[in-house]
Amino acid sequence: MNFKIINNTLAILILLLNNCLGQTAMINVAGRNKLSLNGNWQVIIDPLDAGEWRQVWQEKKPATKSDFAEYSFEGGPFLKVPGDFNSQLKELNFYEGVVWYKKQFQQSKKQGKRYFLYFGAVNYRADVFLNGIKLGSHEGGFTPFQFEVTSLLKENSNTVIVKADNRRMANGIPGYGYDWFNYGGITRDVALVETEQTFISDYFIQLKKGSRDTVSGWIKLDGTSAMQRVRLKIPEINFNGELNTNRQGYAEVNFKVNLKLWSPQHPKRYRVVIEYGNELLIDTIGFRSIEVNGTDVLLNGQKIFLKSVNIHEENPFEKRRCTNENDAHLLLSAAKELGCNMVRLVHYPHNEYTIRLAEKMGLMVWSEIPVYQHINFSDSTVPGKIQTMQQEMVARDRNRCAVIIWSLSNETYPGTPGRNAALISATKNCREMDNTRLIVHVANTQSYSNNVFNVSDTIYHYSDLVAVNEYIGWYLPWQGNSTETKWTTRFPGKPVFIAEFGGEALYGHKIGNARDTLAWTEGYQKEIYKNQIQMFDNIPGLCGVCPWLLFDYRSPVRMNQVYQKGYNRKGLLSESGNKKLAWWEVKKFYKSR
Ligand code: GCB
Repeated sequence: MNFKIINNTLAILILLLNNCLGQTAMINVAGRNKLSLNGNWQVIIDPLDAGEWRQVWQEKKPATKSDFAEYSFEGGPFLKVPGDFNSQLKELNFYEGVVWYKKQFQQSKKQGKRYFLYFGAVNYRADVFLNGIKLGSHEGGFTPFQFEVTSLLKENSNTVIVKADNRRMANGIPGYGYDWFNYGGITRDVALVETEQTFISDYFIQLKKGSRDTVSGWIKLDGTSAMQRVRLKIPEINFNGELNTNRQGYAEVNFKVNLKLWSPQHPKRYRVVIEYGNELLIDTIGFRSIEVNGTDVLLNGQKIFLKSVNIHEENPFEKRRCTNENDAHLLLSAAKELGCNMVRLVHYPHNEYTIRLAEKMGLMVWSEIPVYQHINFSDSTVPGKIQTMQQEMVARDRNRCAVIIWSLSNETYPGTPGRNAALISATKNCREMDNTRLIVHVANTQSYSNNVFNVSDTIYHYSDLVAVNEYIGWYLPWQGNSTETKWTTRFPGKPVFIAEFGGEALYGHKIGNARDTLAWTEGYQKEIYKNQIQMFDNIPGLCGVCPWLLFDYRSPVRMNQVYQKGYNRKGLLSESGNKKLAWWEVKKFYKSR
């Protein structure tokens, strides 16, 4: 009897039975043993989804000389991974559909090791096959996932095939309509990660809620049913602790230390080493406390004004999805130059490079899931998808002290059936996973008349900040002098954060003329900012603001052929990096705070 064959068949049967969803990815992939699968992948573009019934993952080869196959990866184009497909081939510019990707790799399987196929993100849906076998699927364009492939790896050559599908869906998250470019494909890193049989899969090492000297959290091993010993070290402060796990591989962390705390002025981070058996996993972790006290936000116990800016994950110069640390640097250094101490990374979880770099540069981070505007909350699958995205976002980044806010929705509407139940349950779930950060919902259901602005969405009961998107001066005309604008809210005890404000301007368009309106001039945009900044003095409990947004960005819903040409022009910077007049207003304001 050949046990190897039986084992393989069993593994295949289990996979077929499960036809599983991607597992939540292990964290800190950067710190692990791995084979990068980035680089050129062969592709088949499949606008009619024909590859599904042709079963292209089988890679059938003609059996005889007169046989033929109506698909092949050979002879077709290559695309770079990580990278969106839209920006790489002219004919894919506005493409929303299926692209099949293929990559061959070699990995000799080592005795006693386990192997995981890891994807940083695929937008929007991924079906993944290894050596002709379907591993499973993942939905959600901005979070990592993995499949264990230990039993399926072949000695010589292995082939991974991914069906990446960025078609928008009525019950997708986001749904059909959104104001950014739908970059599809394998947009983040791919790797084959090698681990021990039992390995450190996850950990949560941050300051305990409300404390500035107690580190608390846990370490989790995968692959054990016995108690184990793990070690946690922070060499710089001579901390070296031994912990025992329970039978599920879970060890609690709780110890007092004297640490230099992370802040935008001193973004101090420590080398943290976790050891289990032969495994040594290293991370760079910072420690800070974040809390709300009445209408104040406190960082390390001190009141802080959040000087933020909204950022989409697009490289404006190259008109593509950001994929690497250089892209992150381009965006974050512009935010720094503006005088920000925080960035709101909209409207989906950005690349891990960006979060890590923000932390290093001293920028606090607001991270959010794409629960955006018209979500079909009453679809039976939607609340579960929201939960999964929220879990995947928090799981990846909960060791990043820069992240101070998890944002769970943007501009949803109180009357939408099922909204409250889905968002309340996501909030509860998020709080259970991580009680150390602020959890926020952003709303724009407001009234503004007689120069009185009123905020009333009941979702703020579940939000640590009253986070408001308001476009007075653009979508809403001023109802009087901005210095006299009054703000009222049903939540007077909570801090107010202006999560979006601004207006459009085409860089270089300085003076409105008789034919054109004032709109789209730099001067008019600057005026909006001046008035908004004046109004901020009248907002009780204001804890921070966040202009919409840093760079002009691609958005096909922006159809004014004179000024927009497929761009949302609310940037303080043009897509070429030119500073509009409004940039200087914000910079001056941030300098004064
Ligand atoms: C909003 C949305 C943001 C839009 C922006 C705009 O309220 O949250 O995604 O793009 O308005 O430019 O209208």
